[in-house]
Amino acid sequence: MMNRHKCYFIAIVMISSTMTIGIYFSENDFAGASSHLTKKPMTYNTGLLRNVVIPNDPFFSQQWALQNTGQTGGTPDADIDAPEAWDIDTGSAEVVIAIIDSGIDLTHPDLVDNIWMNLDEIPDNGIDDDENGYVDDYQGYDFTFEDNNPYPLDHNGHGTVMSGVIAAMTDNEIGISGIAWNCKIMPVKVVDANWTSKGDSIFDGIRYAADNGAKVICIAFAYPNSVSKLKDAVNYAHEKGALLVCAAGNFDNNRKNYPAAYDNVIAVAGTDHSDHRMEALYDFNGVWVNSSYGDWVDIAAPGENIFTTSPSYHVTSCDTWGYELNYDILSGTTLAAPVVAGVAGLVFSKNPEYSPDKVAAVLKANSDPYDSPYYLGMGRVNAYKALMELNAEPEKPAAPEGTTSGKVGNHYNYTVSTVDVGGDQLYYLFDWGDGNTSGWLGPYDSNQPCTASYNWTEKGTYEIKAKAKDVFGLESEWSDPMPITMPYSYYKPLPQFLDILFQRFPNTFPLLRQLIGY
Ligand SMILES: [Ca+2]
Ligand SMILES: [Ca+2]
Ligand SMILES: [Ca+2]
Ligand SMILES: [Ca+2]
Repeated sequence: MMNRHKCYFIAIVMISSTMTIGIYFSENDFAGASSHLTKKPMTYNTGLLRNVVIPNDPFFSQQWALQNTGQTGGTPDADIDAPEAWDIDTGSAEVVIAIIDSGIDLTHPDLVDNIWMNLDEIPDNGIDDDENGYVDDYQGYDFTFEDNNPYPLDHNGHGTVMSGVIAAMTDNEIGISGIAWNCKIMPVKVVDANWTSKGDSIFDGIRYAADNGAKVICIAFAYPNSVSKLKDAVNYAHEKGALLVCAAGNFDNNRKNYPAAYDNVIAVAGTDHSDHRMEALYDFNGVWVNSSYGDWVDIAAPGENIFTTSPSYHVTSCDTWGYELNYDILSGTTLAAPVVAGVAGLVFSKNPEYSPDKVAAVLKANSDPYDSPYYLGMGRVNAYKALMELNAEPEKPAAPEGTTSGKVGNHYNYTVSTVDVGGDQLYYLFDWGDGNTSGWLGPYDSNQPCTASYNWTEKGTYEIKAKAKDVFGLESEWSDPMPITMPYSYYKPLPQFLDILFQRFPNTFPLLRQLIGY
């Protein structure tokens, strides 16, 4: 049982390009954590028409943020509904989540298989094989050069605790469960063991993550003021299609912190096991660590007493903490931001085509209410609801409408367009009324006109129709018929004959020319 609050408290003072951070741990009571849950992952129906997947990781039963049964004295179901979400998706190895922090324990037994690998880079040959500007960056990069070693190994502890929340190896019968079981974590080390950055390491690290395929970039440090280089790096990554998920801070006030408060970033506040604001006592110093709040915050996530991975060797955090362990229970928005990053990883896994803004909108619109007088964003993140939103049938586009133009007997144009409610791109199909169709044309943006032409070879009246389908393959109704009358049959050899005839006798056959529209 957890009978103490322990906090991973970060406070940053930026002085030029160096930052100072205070990290405080209480005495660790990890030794008391145990579980006997060893069964295989099971899918079963809860009687509420929801299937759940329960992984066999022994500490899963204590991860209230994933499934809250009241096991820590909180409110049952004040959680992200992870077991329900895992019945829909457990994450794709194609989705990379970068952690811009102190690096990661690359050999941690509950992380080792989920560390991103740059397969275009040959390790240890001193050559930048993939020509991305970084030598031997086959497992992310160390931007601090603190020990002449390019490996982004965590010498502080902070990045490793974030990693486990996002993508600890899950259903592997050891340790904890991650949120995105199969997503890959990209270690981008921008601060050293003493939580000091060098030069532009933080800004370069954000750009590196975006340039090397990260769909989600998780950041859990805070600048008290906007920094132009930071803002530029954030906007660069957003432009590249990455979703930035950042900790709001633990400052117990509504003052904006950066990068969380930037427009193109999801700012994450912290909640506890009863969906109240995170207000955790750090008992070592008797300091309260309370989540930042305010109208600049986007979403809330569990951040108090979060069971996660910690380095399996000595790091500077241990100097406060006392000893090395593979796991710990910690509090802070440092833990809340990775919860949202992990859920974003699941959403990207299910729909890799989504833009970062679309994923942010899905997460916010499908959150749960929290119980706090402080504004902590639109709601507390819920993985199941977010994935169910993607499961929902997209609304089909409206039937196309259009205009016609052209010369009967020659090319005749039909221009149609329609609107897709979801704003998805559209394809159009024309039925020319003679048994032929145009095939699917596109894609076109919603409401962008599509023009197609056709020749009818047989005399008669035809009913032309068009329909649209969106990128999910959902088809509209047919348009109203757009009739056309062919006054004569149009044989292929005829135009060649007439062309020759009219070229030879340019001033003759005026009546014939008029009749057939030449
Ligand atoms: Ca639940
Ligand atoms: Ca390289
Ligand atoms: Ca190399
Ligand atoms: Ca595990």
